[in-house]
Amino acid sequence: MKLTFIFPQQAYKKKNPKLSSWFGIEPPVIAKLKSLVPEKIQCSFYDERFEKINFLETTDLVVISINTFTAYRGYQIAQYYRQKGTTVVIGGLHATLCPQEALKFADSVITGEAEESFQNLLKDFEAGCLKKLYASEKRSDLHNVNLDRTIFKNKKYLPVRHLEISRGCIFSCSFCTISKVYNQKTTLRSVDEVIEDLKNIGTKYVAFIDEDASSNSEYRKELYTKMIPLKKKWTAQMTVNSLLDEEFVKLMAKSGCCNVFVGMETIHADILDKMNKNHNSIKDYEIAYNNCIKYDIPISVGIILGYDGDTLDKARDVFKYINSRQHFMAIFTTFFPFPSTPAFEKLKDEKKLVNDEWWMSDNDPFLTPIIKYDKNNDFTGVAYSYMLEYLSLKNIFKRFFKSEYTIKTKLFILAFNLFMKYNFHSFG
Ligand code: B12
Repeated sequence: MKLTFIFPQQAYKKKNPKLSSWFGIEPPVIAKLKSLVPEKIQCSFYDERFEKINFLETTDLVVISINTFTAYRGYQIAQYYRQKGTTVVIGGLHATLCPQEALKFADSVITGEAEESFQNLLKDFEAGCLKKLYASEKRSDLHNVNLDRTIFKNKKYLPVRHLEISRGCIFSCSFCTISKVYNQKTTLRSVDEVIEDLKNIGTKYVAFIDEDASSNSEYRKELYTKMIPLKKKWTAQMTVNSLLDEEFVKLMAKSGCCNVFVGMETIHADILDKMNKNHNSIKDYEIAYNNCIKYDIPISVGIILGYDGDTLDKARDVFKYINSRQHFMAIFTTFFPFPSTPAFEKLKDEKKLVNDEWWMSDNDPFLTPIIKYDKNNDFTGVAYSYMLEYLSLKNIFKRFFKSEYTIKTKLFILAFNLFMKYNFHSFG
């Protein structure tokens, strides 16, 4: 039997190859799925971000992982295979949020985490009794999480690997998919297993893919302390308030943290309130930023523009604030109402969505109206313009000259900003 895994490209990038990626990191979900497949099954993998799928190659089962941005393209791929009579299974965050939609395009849909149900699905397929829907009811305990990275052999990825330490998030930001899917509960791996994985990971650079790599602070302190002798360089996403603890930031630096990503979203308290994210505040951010400068850890920030209550003037204030400091990178994004989140349901109820299934299109989501904005505060394309302005040579160098980081870190950030200026379309 032969199984083909597919990690789809985003449809608008597929339509416009100029936007397609040429660099990227191995998608851990494929290594996870591969580890659950019995050895007797032959596996192949297409990462459509970098390679063309050979639809002529014969295979018995196609397994596609989708998020909201790749769902439409994933469905197109599913249709090609099904027209040829090949069985298609779809899973992933978006399939978990919209299983009935995914079922229109797949023979079988699997919701939730892979650990519990993927092997059952494979057994049923081999026995000729594949069900339409598989749902993982139980949360995976993340014990003995194996990733089989042999599936990435001969593919050119960046020399950095993802590692999952925890899954889920305790917060309930109203725009976030993760709190919706994992019900605000976090599962954690054992420190010793993570350390063993880090020893064998094969790269110096590691990106932790936790939603919040600061939650369970005692656990994190133990982990980061045990990481010191490993001399890895790592990056992760954390909440602003975890960076208020100077000792914690110092430990992060000692254990090799070279970039921390913070979902700042906005500087405006009224919008943070509507996002249900008032664990963020600009006052705290100032302290966090200064702690990171002190220990020479560059910060990246994620900014959401166009949320309920946002105006173009407020967005300008956010841009000015962000542009007045040297961050490792700032990612300005349009507010995307992900299906089934509270923010999505609210807009849908208020009939403010241009199209309730806005992801079912190959239009560039960064430049296409998704929400019916007030005409004086139309955010269509605004985040994209700010991204370009942020990456202008003038602004990159202005931030460089004002930066308070050490010269080595300033130059590292400068180089990364210049790289992103010419390649930010390839991100993702
Ligand atoms: C790493 C990451 C990235 C990396 C991707 C690198 C890579 N090569 O994989 C980068 C930085 C490039 C990136 C980019 C983007 N990302 Co991102 N990213 C993540 C992050 C932090 C981890 C994803 C991950 O690998 N998790 C680990 C794997 C194991 O989990 P998983 O994929 O969810 O799979 C589990 C289940 O879903 C299920 N499953 C998944 N697929 C399948 C398939 C089958 C068959 C089965 C059985 C099960 C199954 O099983 C797995 C567990 O066992 C998540 C947040 C998070 N904590 O999950 C956001 C996240 C996925 N990203 C998100 C977004 C919005 C983006 C961007 C649009 C950002 C932007 N503005 O450009 C782009 C889009 C990129 C794209 N092509 O789709 C959102 C997606 C929301 C949604 N509804 O889809 C998330 C959830 C963040 C958030 N909190 O909102 N991202």
